[in-house]
Amino acid sequence: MSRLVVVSNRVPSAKDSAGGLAVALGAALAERGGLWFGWSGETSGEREADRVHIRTEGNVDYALVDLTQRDLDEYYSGFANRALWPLFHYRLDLTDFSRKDLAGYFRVNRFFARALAKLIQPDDIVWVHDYHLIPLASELRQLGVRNRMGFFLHIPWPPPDVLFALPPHEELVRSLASYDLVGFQTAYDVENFAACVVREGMGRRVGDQIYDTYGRVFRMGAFPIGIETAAFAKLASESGKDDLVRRLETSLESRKLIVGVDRLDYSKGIGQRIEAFSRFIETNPDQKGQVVFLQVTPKSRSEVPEYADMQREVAELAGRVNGALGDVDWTPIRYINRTIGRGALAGIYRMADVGLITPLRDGMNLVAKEYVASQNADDPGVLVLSRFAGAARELDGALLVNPYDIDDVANVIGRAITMPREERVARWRGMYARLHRYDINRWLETFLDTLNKVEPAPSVDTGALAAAG
Ligand code: GDG
Repeated sequence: MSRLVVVSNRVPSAKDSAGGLAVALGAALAERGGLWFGWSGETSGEREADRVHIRTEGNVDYALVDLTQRDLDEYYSGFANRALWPLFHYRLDLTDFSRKDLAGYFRVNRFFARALAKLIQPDDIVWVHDYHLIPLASELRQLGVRNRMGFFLHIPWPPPDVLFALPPHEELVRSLASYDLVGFQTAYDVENFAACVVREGMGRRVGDQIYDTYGRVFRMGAFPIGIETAAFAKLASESGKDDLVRRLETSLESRKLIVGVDRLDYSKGIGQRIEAFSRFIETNPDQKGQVVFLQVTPKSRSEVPEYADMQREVAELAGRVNGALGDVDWTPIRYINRTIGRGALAGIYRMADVGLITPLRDGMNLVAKEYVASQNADDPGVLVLSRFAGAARELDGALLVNPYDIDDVANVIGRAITMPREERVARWRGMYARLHRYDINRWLETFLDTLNKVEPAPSVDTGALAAAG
């Protein structure tokens, strides 16, 4: 088995409460031996040689790289999170493109490639994650790296007319062609990407999910990410003793619980969800005092202005709804702005009668899967899920909603909260079976097996691949 090299913007540290992806990738690295390369989360001075730190744990090396403040502003907070993230989530209105940030994005990818190229061995298989690192393979190829390289995009790939609004769209597609395998979350993303390639004449289809783009042949495919299903189910079933879970249960008295869990991000539709819950109560006054909506929302990317704005807007909205609808003995919305432990989270999912997960656009949405995995098989809750989450393609027992349609979501909340047990069990069973079968380990094996089978391109025309700028 080849050594595995994983590259992601952030490398999880030992003190992070490890999510499923970190656990699964960590296990694959430990099994095969390997290297995890990425940003350390720190900023430091200009000298490149001083910015690469390597530590070894067992048979895994961790190469952590510091960025300068300017790198961070242009690459991370700039092009990745103010241009690519909103645009790939169809938010042209929030996309803030600048050539300075774009140059910083390519500069950091080039710096990563220089540092990584020194650590790659000839038989290594390289797996790059997410939108921060689209140009990495192209930069590595220009340095003469010939290894098999795969890329997985965790967020959606937009349709041509959205992508083409981004001035450097062609460079992005050209960069992706330097990988041997490009993986997306769903078949819709694959379709969108293929349409972008063909529509602008950047390449042509030469086989089943195989494209020739700028003279380089590569494969693409859908690899829907999973969760640690069995581990999550166990965590949930053992969560009854958790202090936070017990306090929540006591405080609910016998009210029903609706839960939403999301990083604070405009793609998650938290504002529209609060509006829908409010509409549900307004149109069902008998539900006053009978139901509580708990929204758990750790802050994220606070240094990006759009996130700071939204933090304020959501807090104000929750406050306004509570002021208008609440009573001396009932607060309809409980809004929590911090991270809670994984065990407690699993317990909250299990306690909730409804999982209300309504992103405006989401690559997959792992919360939806975690909610299903956490349910009690004899008395499961109901998943209300946005049709615009990748997870909606798989979770066919969910009640699908259009998150922009506040009346629709409000009605469906009513249907979910009153659904008879038999229907809940029937809907849940199939979803759980699927999540159990296609868990995070299956995802990882499928991606790596496919990458292993791809014929690597025999030679690379570095002239044609040179990224502009
Ligand atoms: C990106 C894509 C894709 C959240 N709050 C707490 C907490 N979380 C955990 C959840 C879940 C994770 O964070 C969030 O994952 P999502 O998939 O929902 O969303 P993104 O962060 O936007 O992830 C997404 C994903 O990548 C994977 O490919 O599904 O579409 O946008 O695991 O549980 N965990 C804890 N406390 C919290 O308060 N412990």
